[in-house]
Amino acid sequence: MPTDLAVLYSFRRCPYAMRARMALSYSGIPVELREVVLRDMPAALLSCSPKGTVPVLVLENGRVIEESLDIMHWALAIRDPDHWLPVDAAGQLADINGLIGSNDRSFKQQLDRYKYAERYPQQPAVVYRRAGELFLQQLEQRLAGTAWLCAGHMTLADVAIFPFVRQFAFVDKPWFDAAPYPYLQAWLDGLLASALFLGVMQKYPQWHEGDTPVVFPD
Ligand SMILES: N[C@@H](CCC(=O)N[C@@H](CS)C(=O)NCC(=O)O)C(=O)O
Repeated sequence: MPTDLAVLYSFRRCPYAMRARMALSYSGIPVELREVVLRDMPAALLSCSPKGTVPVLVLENGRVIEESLDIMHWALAIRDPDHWLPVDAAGQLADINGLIGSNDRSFKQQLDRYKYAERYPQQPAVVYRRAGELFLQQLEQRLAGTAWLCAGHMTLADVAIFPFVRQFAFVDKPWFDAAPYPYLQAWLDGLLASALFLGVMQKYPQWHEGDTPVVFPD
């Protein structure tokens, strides 16, 4: 039986889907969550978003939002109680967008090469890790000054970037824990332990057409 809610196609461990779920949960917007398996994308998803990636949000009016950042912005436009998007601060917004851009464009690529180094045998994993560390070092410098990346409080940048730093850290957690990034480690630990993150990491079975809808956050 369908709900009146927007439908979020998601994959629990996908960093893009994580940040979308975090924004929806923070904004208090319930959606119908459909957990997908990447190699078995449901026809209902592909029919409204043929590019075949998650997350995808299908609104009640049929509009399809196919990029995680756009889903975050959509949620924050409805409700942003703690100003993840700082108000009246054009410079801060530009900074947030710039940092997320660096994450999504280059750090993500380095993360993939480091995490799946066997697919990129041209270089050993440690070379890819060093490339990714340049971004970690930028974050570390920022966090030495304030507890959050772009302001004195959590912003869109922290949430949008955190799932990727998490993945990078967990490729070799003992290495990450011993690396000279104390501020970044504290930032990551804080987010990993946060109710916001833990609340979006419940496990759901793969969705199939006709299943009883799962409302998220529950
Ligand atoms: N730019 C997209 C990227 C989404 C993306 O690449 N998602 C991955 C999972 S983490 C995916 O769906 N991949 C499809 C596949 O591997 O078949 C966004 O921000 O939403």
